[in-house]
Amino acid sequence: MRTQVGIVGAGPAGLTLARLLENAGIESVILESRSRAYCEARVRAGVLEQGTVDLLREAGVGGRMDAEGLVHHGIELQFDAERHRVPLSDLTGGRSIVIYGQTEVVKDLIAARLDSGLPLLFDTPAERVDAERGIVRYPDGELQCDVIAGCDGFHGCCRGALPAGTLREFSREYPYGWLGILASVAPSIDELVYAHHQRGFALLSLRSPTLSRYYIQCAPDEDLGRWPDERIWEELRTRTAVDGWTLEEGPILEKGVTGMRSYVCEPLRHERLFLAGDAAHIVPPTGAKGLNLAIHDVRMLAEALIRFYESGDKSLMDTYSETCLRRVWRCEHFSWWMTTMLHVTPGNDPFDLELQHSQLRYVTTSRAQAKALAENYVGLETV
Ligand code: RFL
Ligand code: PHB
Repeated sequence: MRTQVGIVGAGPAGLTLARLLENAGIESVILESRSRAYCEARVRAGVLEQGTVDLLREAGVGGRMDAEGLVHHGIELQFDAERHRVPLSDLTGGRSIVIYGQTEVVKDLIAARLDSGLPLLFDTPAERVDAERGIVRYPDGELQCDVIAGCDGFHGCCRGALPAGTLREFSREYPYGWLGILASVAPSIDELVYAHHQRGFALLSLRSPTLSRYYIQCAPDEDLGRWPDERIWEELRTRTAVDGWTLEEGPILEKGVTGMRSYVCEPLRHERLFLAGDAAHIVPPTGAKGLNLAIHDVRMLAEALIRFYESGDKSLMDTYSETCLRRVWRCEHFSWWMTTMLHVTPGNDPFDLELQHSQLRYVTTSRAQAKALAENYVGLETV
């Protein structure tokens, strides 16, 4: 098989790239190791930055997001059993976020791809990638491409095709994880609540007017068997308690534990291979940045490839890595900062707790500090 752009991975990065290329008349083939049902069921991100929303809309895949997504203009930071609103839109000249699940984004993109009748091969894992020759091997054959987009997530195979000698890796593991639930109950909050508590962080989020998405800080290797539903609700109630407010409970539809890490590899390109999204970088989820960064990478990659196919000009391909890494490192910093401000380090070091309180008081009383948080949270226009 031969194509212009071979895309490995049908997550948000690979599917969005394919759509942007299709709109510009550039051919692509997507290889995805899992089934369609699996890709459409993975519960993950929920917060779309303004720039992500604009891009999906311009790409012609924003119809359902516009109808069903929930526009939010603020978030709340909770500490010492009090909530403090960060008015995102007031602080950013009217920008906002949209609550619309990653599962829904992925479903919309898959539907659009299949409607266009373009190749999206499920249950087809890439096994080996040759970055110099532009070849992707999979069990039944090989795909010959001008360019390979490695959009195969953190555990994919593309990153391994970068030569070890030129690769630099940066990483940090955190001594905690998140236990997340999806519950069939109307959210008890109007805006997301990020709660600092001495028993650990908690996050109240949502997916729709009837679906709540809640998280509690836990050990990175937490055993879900030790968390019957009642214990989860009890812990959520304790960590998010404020006077005069009740957390409504409902049937838990899904439970999972996620470890947390920060990771960046540099450069994002070798010869014909370009990495995008989680294949190249990971952020802890506290800043809600992972999906948005993945979309930003492929926006840059699409622009570079469109320029190349229109005029033979490779300059944007040559600067792709550097351009993306500027935003990647800004988001790495913001995600690390949100994470370390809000999570309790095992052992409850009193020095750490005082620093966190001081920072939380500062962010919720200084307009300049709140503005910095808001700008990063809704997504910086330029980095
Ligand atoms: P994905 O989504 O991991 O997709 C990669 C795809 O590649 C496939 N694959 C292969 N295909 C072919 N051959 C191979 N050898 C392959 N190996 C793998 C995989 O099956 C998969 O389909 O990466 P992508 O596209 O870069 O997207 C990144 C996002 O998924 C990720 O950053 C976010 O989910 C992170 N994240 C959040 N991001 C946000 O922007 N806002 C949030 O609110 C947010 N919350 C979260 C999150 C991630 C979480 N978890 C579970 C890690 C909350 C959580 C709990
Ligand atoms: C989510 O709704 O899944 C979510 C929201 C905000 C985050 C992370 C995850 O920071």
